[in-house]
Amino acid sequence: MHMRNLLLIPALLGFCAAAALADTAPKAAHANIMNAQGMQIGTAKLKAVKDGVQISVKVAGLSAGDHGIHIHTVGKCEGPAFTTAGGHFNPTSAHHGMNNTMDPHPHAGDLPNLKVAANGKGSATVVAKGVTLGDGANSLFHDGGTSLVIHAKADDLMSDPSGNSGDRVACGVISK
Ligand SMILES: [Cu+2]
Repeated sequence: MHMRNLLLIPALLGFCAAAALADTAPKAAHANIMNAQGMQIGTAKLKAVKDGVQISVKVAGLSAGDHGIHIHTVGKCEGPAFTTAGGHFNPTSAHHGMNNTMDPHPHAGDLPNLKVAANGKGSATVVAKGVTLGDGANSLFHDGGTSLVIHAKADDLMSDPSGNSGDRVACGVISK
């Protein structure tokens, strides 16, 4: 082997180590969604996608109609009121709702309403843009974690701070 090639080996090893480090961010996450009585009523599956995190939610046992659903800023779901989950995840100090007339908006944790059918079941797959499973201020695994919260009423998608979506009826800690 030529000297030149021998010198290349440590450089290649260094490159591989750096790639391995950059790859430690979780690619997927999940949340077990509990109601106010502490019963599990659904699940959420999260995965890293190009422009954010894709969230697939599946729930049962809710009232029919549209329900506000958001990523909240603390990964703590203590029923029955789930106030421990804090406000909406909002690392950019934005206004609430995709239809808010004030900039910047929306919250990183804002999501479209979840439609629940007459049989109490609802499911949706949405992409939360501007959040990540990796590092940084917009990480769903920032200090203290985050949670997924479902509200009693529809989110009007414009009123600060939470779209008049009413009580919190279900909550799941976003977990690795
Ligand atoms: Cu909420």
